[in-house]
Amino acid sequence: MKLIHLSILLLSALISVAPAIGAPALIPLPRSMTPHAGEFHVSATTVVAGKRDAGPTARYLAEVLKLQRGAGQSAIRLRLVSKKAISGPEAYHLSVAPDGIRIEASDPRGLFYGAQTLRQLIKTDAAGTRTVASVDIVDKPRFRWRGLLIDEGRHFFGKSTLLKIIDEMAAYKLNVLKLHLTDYEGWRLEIPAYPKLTQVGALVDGKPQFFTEAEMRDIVHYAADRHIMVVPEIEMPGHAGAAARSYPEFFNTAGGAFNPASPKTYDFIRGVLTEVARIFPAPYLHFGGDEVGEDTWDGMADVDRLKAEQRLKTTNDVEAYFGRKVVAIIQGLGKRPMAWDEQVDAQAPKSVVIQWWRRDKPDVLGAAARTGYELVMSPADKLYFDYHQGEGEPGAPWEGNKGGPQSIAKILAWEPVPDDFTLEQSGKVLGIEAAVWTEFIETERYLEFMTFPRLLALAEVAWRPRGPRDDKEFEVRLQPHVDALRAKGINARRGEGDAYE
Ligand code: TNX
Repeated sequence: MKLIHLSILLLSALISVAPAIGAPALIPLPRSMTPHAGEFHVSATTVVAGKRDAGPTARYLAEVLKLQRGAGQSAIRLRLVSKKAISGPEAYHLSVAPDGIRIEASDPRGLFYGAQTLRQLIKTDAAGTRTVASVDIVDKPRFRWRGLLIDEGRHFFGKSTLLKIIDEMAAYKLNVLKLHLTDYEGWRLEIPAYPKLTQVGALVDGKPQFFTEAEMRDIVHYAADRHIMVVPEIEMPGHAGAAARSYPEFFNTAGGAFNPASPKTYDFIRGVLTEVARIFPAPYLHFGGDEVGEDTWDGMADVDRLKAEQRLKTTNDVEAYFGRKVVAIIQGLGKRPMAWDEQVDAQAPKSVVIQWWRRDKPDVLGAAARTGYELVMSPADKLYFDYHQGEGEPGAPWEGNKGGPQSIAKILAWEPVPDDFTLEQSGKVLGIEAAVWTEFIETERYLEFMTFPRLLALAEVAWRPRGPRDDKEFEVRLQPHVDALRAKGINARRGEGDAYE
């Protein structure tokens, strides 16, 4: 028995990045994990201790584990240490021993991620007894942008759905929630200065569906408590049909894209974005900028005049003109503009963070890298969670989905930073973001089915160092998480061929 134990220890020490035999099913897998003999018992007298800046995380952990805070014999101790001891704002050390548990980090974010790892390490038996096997973990993320986009524009899900998703994002160490708040189908954020945006633009079967300003502040606050930044996306010049129905005076005759030639358009945009910037403390503001058709502004006398005046030849030039104006507005509000990769074609200023999605345009990605944009990677054939997850399973019927199902194996096999990026270009990749587009997702249960458990594979790729990643090994680790999500009432896909009832 002793011998077996020793050899397991040796083996796990040797291959500390690979999960040890009998190791807990952690997702994402930490950088290094060294198991020891013995275990910690979580008892009724176990307390969570953490002073000053460690206080909020201690409070959070005590709440989720249903433990008291304070000092005691049996304790989970959270402590902030110097940057010299632990470098990186999201890094942490977690040590579990029979006589106590310690989480250390140099920033509250690190403590929070240590707490999340601890939650996953706790084993509860049939009698409700909780134990944690002794282990030392040293961990930190690969990317600083670990994001998920939820499209509230096409179908509206509202606050309670988002709070549930935020809890799970936090559990798996994701830290950016992008909200696609406006599109053709609906405008989902109350803007008091322009009430028709929601009175008209948010109507679904005659009833308005949108976030009030107070609700959105609650969501932002709830997310911030979990170290998640909420980044708003307000689409322009296209994907703006709901705004066009509300205020047609700022749009082209076709009603889909802003009129780039009128100064009033920019006053309107400035008015809207000023309110958006007040509600969301995040330093980024996404203005969309994608999928403007060649004929968008055809036949508009205003635009023809603008073209002559400004010497703009093509639709792309007009888009670039519009983009520069909007970028200046966003920067004037003290925010970093962010946009889809069409803005690379439109030669957006270098200060714009580019979100790459057109996987069939690696040349655009290359051009973006050479220009020196900061990048967030969201290739549509890996990270668009509206596509089906396995053969014959439900999903959006987009024709562009030539790459087959967007399975967990495919997500894990993906390397976010292209091989031909220089070191400097690699450093500009902030991270990755999956997108749950909802043209075909109408219910919360279906939204959950499409999001879980792919979100866990996203977290694995976002957190762990560069691959390779073994999808068979991941599937084994994944199973207890799927069970736990389902036990909580989240409609996670069970596995290959799940038809979703
Ligand atoms: C492309 S991503 C879009 C979205 C759609 C999505 C569907 C992007 C910039 N545009 O508007 O919802 O595909 O998969």
